[in-house]
Amino acid sequence: KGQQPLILWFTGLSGSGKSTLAGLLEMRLHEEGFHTFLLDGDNVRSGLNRDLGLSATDRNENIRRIGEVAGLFLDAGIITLCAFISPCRKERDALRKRFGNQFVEIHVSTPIDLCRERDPKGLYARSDNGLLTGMTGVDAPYEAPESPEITLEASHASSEESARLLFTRIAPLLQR
Ligand code: GGZ
Repeated sequence: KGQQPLILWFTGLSGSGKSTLAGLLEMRLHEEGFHTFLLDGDNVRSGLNRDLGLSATDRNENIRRIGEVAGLFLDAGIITLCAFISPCRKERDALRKRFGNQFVEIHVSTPIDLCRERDPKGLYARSDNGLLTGMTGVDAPYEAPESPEITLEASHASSEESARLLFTRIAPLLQR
């Protein structure tokens, strides 16, 4: 099936639902016969980027390398879903500049209060207790996209509903 290779770039706070949504969208793309790959913290920070921490410099290097990998997948004709906080607007805009309309920025704009309520890894709690510094959105910056291709206000819908909505937005971009 002729598919348009794309980089679907999810950005948002920790706990916003990036990985969940990217995972659900990937399943749907698979069902529709598309060839995809999902890059997220779990498969990138444990290997390729295990030398990197969460300083501003390391986060930028994290995003730079992921961009390089996504670029290779693009050459292979694959739809790559990338789910990283990617807090720095400049780094994301550099990817858009490089990959043009093959780069689709998806802002998962879940408000921090909801991310905090979910707190799946207890990071916000640790940050509040002074056990973790440099938490994105608390004492480290998150620069929301100014004109993302797609914004998902996921907080009012289930992940499944949001993923379905997302698919309908992505679908027109998929055919060559
Ligand atoms: C933000 C942190 C922090 C701090 C650990 N700030 O939501 P998670 O848990 O599962 O994913 C986050 C991950 C950082 O991954 P990214 O590669 O997406 O970040 S970036 O794009 O900024 O490079 C979070 C966890 O690590 N984590 N400490 N201080 N998130």
